[in-house]
Amino acid sequence: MTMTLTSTASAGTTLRASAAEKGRYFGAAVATNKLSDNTYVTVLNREFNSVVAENEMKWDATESQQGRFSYTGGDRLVSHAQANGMSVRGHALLWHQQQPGWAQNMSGSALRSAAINHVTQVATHFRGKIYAWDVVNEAFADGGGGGRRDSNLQRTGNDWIEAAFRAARAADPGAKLCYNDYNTDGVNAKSTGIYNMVRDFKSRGVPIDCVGFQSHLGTSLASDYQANLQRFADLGVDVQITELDVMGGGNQASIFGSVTRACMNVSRCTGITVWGVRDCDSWRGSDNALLFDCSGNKKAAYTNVLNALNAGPGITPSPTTPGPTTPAPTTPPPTTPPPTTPPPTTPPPTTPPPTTPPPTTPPPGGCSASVSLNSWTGGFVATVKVTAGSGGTSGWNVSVTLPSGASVTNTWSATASGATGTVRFTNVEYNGRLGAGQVTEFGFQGTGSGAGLTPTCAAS
Ligand code: 9MR
Repeated sequence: MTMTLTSTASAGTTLRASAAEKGRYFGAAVATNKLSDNTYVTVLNREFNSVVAENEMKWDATESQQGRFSYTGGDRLVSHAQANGMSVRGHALLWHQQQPGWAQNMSGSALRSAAINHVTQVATHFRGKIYAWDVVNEAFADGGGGGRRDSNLQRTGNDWIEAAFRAARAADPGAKLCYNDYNTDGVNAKSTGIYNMVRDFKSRGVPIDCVGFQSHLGTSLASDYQANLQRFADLGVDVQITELDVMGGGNQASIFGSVTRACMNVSRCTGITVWGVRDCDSWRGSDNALLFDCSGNKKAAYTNVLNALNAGPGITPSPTTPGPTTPAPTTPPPTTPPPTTPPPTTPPPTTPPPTTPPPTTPPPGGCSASVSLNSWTGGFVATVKVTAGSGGTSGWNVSVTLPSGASVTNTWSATASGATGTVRFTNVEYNGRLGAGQVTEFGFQGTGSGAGLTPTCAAS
């Protein structure tokens, strides 16, 4: 466990600034057809530093015909995020709902192959652009049994979930890989079934990094909500609140505040996503379940969330991935028609994560930076951790000199100047101001080799 609690003095005035000060993100589900609505975009860009596609990255949207992939909506959202200093959650690679008709009609090894091909293709397309993927969504049954939900995917064999996680890791070694579900908002039979799966995956080296708790909530919150998050964190995975919305009315503001406090109190709770921006954007119709009214005004629930973010302890997030080197997938080779773009033939990353512990005292003056690298033949994803020195920073830049032949193709949470040779990365608007010892992360993807990168950090 490399996460530590830190404390910071200043209070953010937007959800994104406040969350970022605490080493976390605050996100919203976005319907890309609303990106032309001025009120919507104004609130989105001001308050959120993470987005997830409400529907555009789902199976029916990305592969409506088998082997024909379309990424229009997802790409649009990623561009919006990159232009506005936001990270992106990917939702969802495999789910029993919103399958295209052709997949709904498949079964057995043909479906398994098609599903794994889908994971590989979509995660490859978005490689380097996704902070965390919901690799598998809602695979556990409701009710008392704590077992898997019946579905066409489940009937391909109980190992379909781990096969999906392995395929996702091979396709995008830099993304955190999450299991995501609802009705898991406390210690109950369903959350315990998932807990047992995660414990099993960790013990066998199946690459899982995080668990998403959707948190579509009613008029009360389980008293063990935080304890449930903590027991998952104690298994060695991050936890994230992924689809938060709460029934409008009397308890709404207080429940939003309690959920936020619970996340802040769990050092591995890395962020919160609300499932929409304004009440009228919500899938919950007239529940008025979100933080902004239909005109974009802040509700009481907003104030409670902001106050809870500002009052909570900060964290130093652990480096992105990877877990132990995992065995090769046991999935049979696909029998589906060849995809329109070839799946990657690259092996899983061979570079071990850095073993250097985080500094226990802030470095004097300035700032320092360290790199964690995921490499494959021909490319790499670098996650750079910036630690402020004793004076804090009002801005920073990190320079790295790439080996010859290497170049930067994509950057998140920083702005790159140059792509080859010595490349300088400068903070974006929301992560430049760091308190003494506080940490933030940015990342970049490159082609060629990223071996031996030695970052130097300068504070301003
Ligand atoms: O909000 C989404 C709505 O627009 C879609 O019609 C619906 C389709 O099933 O999915 C909604 O989002 C769901 C999410 O993908 C998974 N968890 C439950 C969410 C609310 O139904």
